[in-house]
Formats: sequence, structure tokens, C-alpha cells
Amino acid sequence: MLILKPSDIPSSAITPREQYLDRRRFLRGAVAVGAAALGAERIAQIVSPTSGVFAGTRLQTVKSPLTTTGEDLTSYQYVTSYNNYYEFGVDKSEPAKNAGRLPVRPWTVRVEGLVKTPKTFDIDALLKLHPLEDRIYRHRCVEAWSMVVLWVGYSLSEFIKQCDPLSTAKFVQFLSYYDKKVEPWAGDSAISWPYSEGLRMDEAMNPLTLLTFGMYGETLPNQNGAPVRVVVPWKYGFKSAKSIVTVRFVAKEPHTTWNDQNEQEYGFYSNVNPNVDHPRWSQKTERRIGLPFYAQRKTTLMFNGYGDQVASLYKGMDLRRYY
Ligand SMILES: Nc1nc2c(c(=O)[nH]1)N[C@H]1C(S)=C(S)[C@@H](COP(=O)(O)O)O[C@H]1N2
Ligand SMILES: [Mo]
Repeated sequence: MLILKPSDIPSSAITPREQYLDRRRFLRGAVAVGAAALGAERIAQIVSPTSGVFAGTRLQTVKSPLTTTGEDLTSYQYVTSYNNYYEFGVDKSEPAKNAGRLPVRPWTVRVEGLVKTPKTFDIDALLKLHPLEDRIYRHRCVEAWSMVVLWVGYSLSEFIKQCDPLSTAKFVQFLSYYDKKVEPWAGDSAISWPYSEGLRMDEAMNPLTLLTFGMYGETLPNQNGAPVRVVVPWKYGFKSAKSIVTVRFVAKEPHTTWNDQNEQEYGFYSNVNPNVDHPRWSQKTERRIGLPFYAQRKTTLMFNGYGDQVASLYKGMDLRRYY
């Protein structure tokens, strides 16, 4: 059993951020000590995992019954320096260096499409819409690496309730921030921006789908999708759009960035599924980032281990066809 009731969760599994923040303070200290010996640019690279004006703001959180137990957290250092965020460069080390330019305040999220009334939410109002929870989730990229991350947010369903979608809304689309002046690296790939992702309404309403504002007790670093992103833990990472500016309720399956790129390789559903290989590699195992190399190889779990919560959403669907 992966998901436990709050009373079952040992406090050691819920409050590891103290440790991680201590580690970060240690790292910052190390940076300060080493600063004299290094050039300014090199120092900026080391410090950049915390880049972004609002990264590092402490968030008040409550315990969540939906946190994943029994996994060691990936260290903050890896989670914030090994990123996919193509608007800030195709190389995994680039977003940490470049995303500091993302203007995370002021920030609004526009809600449009099949809703009673279109609305615009200010990010600071969104942060207060519902109590923020600590949620540890396994995080599985389609490229067959994985991490275990302590996110901070609340169920997307809480937000959707405030959006008053019409009964004709069957899908929800997320659009990321895009400004080619801020993100000239976006031109390094053939992707047509802004980044677009989507979920079926029942997937979006599943309590595991997290509207995410922070990680490890603090606001999101820009490279991880500040100031707000979604996290869908039973799907490959690319379903989790970063730095969201528009939430659009629609009747039909919306177009999605990776499906536009390569329909054969990236489907709309993209549920983590060890039985359906990517055309170019196996999905049976994954490499857990941040572990010694001999311990990195892990067996990939169906629905990334969240089948108890989500398998019923796909009853009767052929998951080879709807990959
Ligand atoms: N806007 C945007 N969102 C994005 C991406 C991106 O390139 N641009 N990459 C996706 C992919 S492939 C993954 S694995 C996750 C990575 O999230 P992380 O950097 O917080 O681990 O973000 C997803 N969201
Ligand atoms: Mo990914």
C-alpha cells in the first residue's frame, strides 16, 4: 500500500524538509566560502538552483493524506538542477542557469473557455484559495529517469470548483508562459509555443492531481515551473505544464506540445506504463536520479505506483492504443 491515512504516516516521512533546508543552508555556506576562489559566472551557476525572486519564500503547509510513503526524497539540489524546461534550453542543466529571467510577479492565471464566467486569478489569491499541503510524489519522466519530490500545493479540483466549468467541459488545457524575448532558448527546438498540455476532466478532478506552488517547503524555483504548475504523478512528467498562465475548459481533447512534436512517441494519456515501450526505448525500468549508480535502476510501476487511486479512470480502455 503506497498511500496511507495521516495517522499511519510516520512524522519522519512528512517533515524531511527541515533536513533539506539545513542541507541547502550548508550548501549556501559552502558557496560563500568558495566564492573568493571562483569567478563570478561560476558562482552564479552554483547558486542558480535557487534562482528566481520568489524562490526560497517559506510556505505554510498542512499534512496530506495523499503523500507517498516509503521512498527516499531526491535531494533539492538534483531536483532543481536537472530539469526539462525547453523554453529555457534543451539541455537539462540550462533551465537552472536561465530561468531566473522568468518574471514571476506580478502573475495572473486566466480561466477561459467553457466556464460560467471567464476569470483572472492573481497568483497570491490562488496561493490562499485552499490550505497548502506537502505531497511526496514519485516523478517519472518519459525519458526513463525518475525522482521523488516533496511538492507543495493543493488538489487541482479545489481550483476547478472555483472556475465554475460548464457541463459541456470535458477536458482542461494548460498553457505555459511564453515570451521569446525572455525565453530566446525556446527557438532551439522545433516546438510551437506556448507549451500546451491537457487532462480529461475526471483526471483533472482526481485528488492526486496537484496544483503546485512550491517544493521542499518553499515557493517553486523558476526552473521547476514557478509560480504555479500542475503535477500529475501517475503520468509521464511532460503532462505537468510549468508556469501556467491560462487554464482553458474545452469540449474536445486539446492539442498538446509533445503530441504535436511526435504523435507516435507521445500520446495524450501518457500514463506511466511499464508494459508499453516508448518506440525508442523500454519503459520497464527507470534510473532514479541522485543515487549511487549501482542503486539507480528501479522497476517502473504501473501508473507510477498510483493504480489504487487512478486505475478506475481507465476501465475498459486499451492502454496500448491510448498511450
Ligand atoms: N512549460 C513547460 N512545462 C514542462 C516542460 C517544458 O519543457 N516546458 N517539460 C516537462 C517535462 S518533459 C518534465 S519531465 C517536467 C519536469 O519537471 P521538473 O523540472 O520540475 O522535474 O516538466 C514538464 N513541464
Ligand atoms: Mo519529461
